[in-house]
Amino acid sequence: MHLVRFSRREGDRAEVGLLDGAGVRAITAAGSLSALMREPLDRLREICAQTGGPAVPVEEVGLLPPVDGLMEVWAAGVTYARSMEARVEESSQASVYELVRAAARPELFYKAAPWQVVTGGERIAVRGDSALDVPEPELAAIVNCHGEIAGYTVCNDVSSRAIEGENPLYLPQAKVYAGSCALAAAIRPAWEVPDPYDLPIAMAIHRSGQSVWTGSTSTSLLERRICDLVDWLFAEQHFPDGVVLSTGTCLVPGLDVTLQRGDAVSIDIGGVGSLHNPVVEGKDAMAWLVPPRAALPGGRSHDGRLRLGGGGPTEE
Ligand code: DO4
Ligand code: MG
Repeated sequence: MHLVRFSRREGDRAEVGLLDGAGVRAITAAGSLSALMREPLDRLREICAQTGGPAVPVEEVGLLPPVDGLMEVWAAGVTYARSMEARVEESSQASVYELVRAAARPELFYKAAPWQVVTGGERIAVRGDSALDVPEPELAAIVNCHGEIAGYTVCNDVSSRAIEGENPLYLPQAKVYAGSCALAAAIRPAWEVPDPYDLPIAMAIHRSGQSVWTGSTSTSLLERRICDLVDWLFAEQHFPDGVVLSTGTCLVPGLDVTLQRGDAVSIDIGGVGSLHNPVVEGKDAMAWLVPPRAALPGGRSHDGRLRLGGGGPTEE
């Protein structure tokens, strides 16, 4: 079973529901994911257990990114040895990565606001001013406003290695730009993930019908506890609608591989979900994400988006 945001038809309001083999059942006790993320975990579990009623076949609804309201997306870095090795290899300032890997305080960075997040089938982007770019397949925790892990999904922390490699102070530009954050729509509830430290992760980069890079790993190599990452994130800030915390990557292609326009990226995390996105280049190709001014506070469109000049789900 997965928790999802969905709309019944293009233009309809977003709802939250439970997705299983029969389809999607709306959760009538809450109107949004952020409302569910304000509930303690025990209450969320009860709400899910009490959700019944007719299921709508999944093909008949549109699945939306699993973030709304005041939720934010954050990410952790250098939580696997491979991530540190890759940064040391690309960077002019290698020692910061060795230091953060050994430090008690983890690297945590802001990644995206809800309206900037894309989901499966929608475009992700590489920056037009970067020559070395990678997808980063990561297990992401969905954390409620009380700091409890409510579930897990798949994140692609798309990143510019060239920009971060030039100077680590450029990290926000390497990490936060139009099309840099994809989350799988379906959240696997935490109580259905017996061991988040034993999940297989696989990624493939497809180009012209062929896989140009594949890799697989396991969250057993994660060097931090997810609850510790959450504690550091919540140490001195509030997340009134909860937060998505991506836990870092263990799969980084060599310096000879860069993500490019026309590619597609597939990520699978066993027991959690999968994410597939076509790749475009530059912010114009992501302008469909920009919410209209009129839709900002108060009257958001059904998924908080205005599609400027063409929809997102298709390749260019
Ligand atoms: O240190 C830069 C970011 C690292 C990161 O995103 C990761 O390890 O996944
Ligand atoms: Mg990352």
